[in-house]
Amino acid sequence: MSKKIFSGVQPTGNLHLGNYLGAIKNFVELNNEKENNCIFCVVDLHAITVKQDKDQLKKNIYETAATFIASGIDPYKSIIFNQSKVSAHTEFSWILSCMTPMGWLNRMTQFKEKAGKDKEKASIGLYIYPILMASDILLYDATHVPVGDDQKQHLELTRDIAQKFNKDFNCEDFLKVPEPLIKTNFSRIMSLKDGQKKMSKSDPSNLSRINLTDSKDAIINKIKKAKTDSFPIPDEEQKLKDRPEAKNLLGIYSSVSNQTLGKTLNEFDGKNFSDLKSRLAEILSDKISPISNEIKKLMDDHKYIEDILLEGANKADEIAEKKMKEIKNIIGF
Ligand code: AQP
Repeated sequence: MSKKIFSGVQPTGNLHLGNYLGAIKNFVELNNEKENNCIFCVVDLHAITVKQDKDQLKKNIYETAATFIASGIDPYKSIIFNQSKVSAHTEFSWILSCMTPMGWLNRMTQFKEKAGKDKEKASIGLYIYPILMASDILLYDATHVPVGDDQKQHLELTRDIAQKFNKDFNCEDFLKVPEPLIKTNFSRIMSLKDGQKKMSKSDPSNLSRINLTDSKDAIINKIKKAKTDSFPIPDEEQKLKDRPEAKNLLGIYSSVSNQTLGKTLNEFDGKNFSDLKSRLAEILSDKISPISNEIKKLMDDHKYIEDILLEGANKADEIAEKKMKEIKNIIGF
């Protein structure tokens, strides 16, 4: 059955292995299924929920689009565009904001994590970020949304918002209730320095993540320095319960080699972390280096990326504007 896919990545720099294994790798597989219609968005309006430097933001928008293409998304099959070029996203987001109870947003754990202790100083945009995300998805009647495990709660909120809109305006099935597509095989990649923290673009330590633009030497060095513990690799998953760093490295290995954690444990049972680390560095650089080389090549051709983004925005705008007209009609505007 054909799927309508929508997903986005923020152009906040330092795209990393977590973004790749949790989301982009899945985008490529969905792009490759002939019958799917996919839209992959560089969500620049989401990026400005925290302060951005103008020139850096521009570079990051290009780099995110380049990463999609370098990872294997075909820009002539799937739509690639940046969110700020299609005004329906913000317009619909306002409408959805007017019908989303604050209580629903207050439950969002990502806002609590990102706002930190001083939440009075966090932007309203950061607080209502999940409503903009809902509008991104619902405008395109997406049936499936590939995301990392950390976005699961936002997607549940999107589903609730769609159902509430359909009920409030008595228009059953008008907004499609999307299904999340979350990889079961290790969908949350943790920091290489702290197995309790998500690998993230904004972590001040560059050693905490493998960037998709890292060289082979940088990957080897980061894996060598990744935190582990002093016990040998066990034979069963349960024995990794209180060993987050060990579990993370073994999980990354499993995800990159497309095999279960059980199979990886069989492969390394009783061995030392130095064995795992040297194999992991090898398979990671085999996977990441071609992507990183292609990103660099594409970044030297801004015109090509600009053309892809423009063509994508035109196509996306046509779909979104049609939906906006129907939405306005339903509301009574
Ligand atoms: N560590 C991760 N493991 C698995 N999936 C991840 N994703 C992000 N981090 C991990 C998934 O990548 C997609 C794009 O994420 P995003 O850039 O839109 O936002 P984010 O989740 O806020 O990413 P970061 O790296 O944590 O950025 P900062 O540091 O700026 O907050 C999403 O599908 C996400 O699930």
